[in-house]
Amino acid sequence: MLMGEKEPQFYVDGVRSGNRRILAKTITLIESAHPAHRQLAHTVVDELLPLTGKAVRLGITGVPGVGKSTFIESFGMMLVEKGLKVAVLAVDPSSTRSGGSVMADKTRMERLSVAPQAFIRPSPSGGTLGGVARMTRETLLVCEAAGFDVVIVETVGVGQSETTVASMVDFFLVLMLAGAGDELQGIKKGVLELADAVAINKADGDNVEKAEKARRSYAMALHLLNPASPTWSPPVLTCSALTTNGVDQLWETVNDHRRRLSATGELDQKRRHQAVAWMWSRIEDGLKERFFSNPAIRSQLKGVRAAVERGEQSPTAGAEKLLFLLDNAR
Ligand SMILES: Nc1nc2c(ncn2[C@@H]2O[C@H](COP(=O)(O)OP(=O)(O)OP(=O)(O)O)[C@@H](O)[C@H]2O)c(=O)[nH]1
Ligand SMILES: [Mg+2]
Repeated sequence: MLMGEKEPQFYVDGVRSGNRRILAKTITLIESAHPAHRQLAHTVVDELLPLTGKAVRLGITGVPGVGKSTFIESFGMMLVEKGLKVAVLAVDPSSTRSGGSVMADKTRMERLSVAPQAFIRPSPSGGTLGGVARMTRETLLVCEAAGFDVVIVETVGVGQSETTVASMVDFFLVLMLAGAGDELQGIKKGVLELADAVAINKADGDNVEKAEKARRSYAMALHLLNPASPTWSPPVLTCSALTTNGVDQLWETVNDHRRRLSATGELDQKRRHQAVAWMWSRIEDGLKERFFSNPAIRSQLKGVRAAVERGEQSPTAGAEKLLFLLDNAR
């Protein structure tokens, strides 16, 4: 790849002018593990930063099969038809997603994936959630700088990925399915606390009544939680990604949320907090990276670990010994 040979200005100008090919190259640069590429990517993202902040940042989660891809197709096409530019990103650190699933996603997003106003980028593959999150956050900013009006970040409900996505968006939508009466079972703890809205999907055909019943149970459950914002109580709606029924209402909900939280200054505050939290999480990741790649630590880690395991050294003393090596790293 010739990327490293290009100047930052090549990427900055290309992204700024909305050039798709250069946007894709910039994201590839962000996803590169090569130190020189990472340095270049930092420069590019920093230079693009003044152009960011205008997009609606929307997170979507839900268990596999809930209809996320189908929903994003319907929702995204609705936005495109309103004249908006839409970028779709994904956070999937499990990397269990084979090429086949990405293909399946493309067929689920048949119209959106070929719409000139839309840009779909699959999850960066491999790596830790922290690494995938860093890449997605930077990609989100770059898409904003490229002029996208709405950036959708999708994640499948596994591990900590919902919390991660919620920490990078303005509005977090949780898609649910109507169950067989006991809707509230099997919900991952905490996911409702992250929601700015819950939508019961597949409210079509025979399922309409069941969906409405589920909607009421979830509304009751949400009512018992303390809302994260004094100006917003997360609503529970029903929709059908397939028939697009209720999908426009969700867009109205997102806009309503935006209007209210902008008026009180909460939206700005949320983004400022997210930026600082992101810096802290990068510091934590960076420290860990430095720790585990330090040659002196690498040579002693096994021995110290064994000594602690055998009870010959206290855990505290073992940790201090290794951390001391980091202090003296040159
Ligand atoms: N009846 C009905 N079926 C739907 C609806 N939305 C999605 N489906 C179907 O549900 C299945 C799963 O939909 P996907 O959009 O692939 O679900 P997903 O959440 O993206 O799934 P993963 O990518 O595996 O996490 C597909 O067969 C869809 O056609 C809906 O609103 N109504
Ligand atoms: Mg999908």
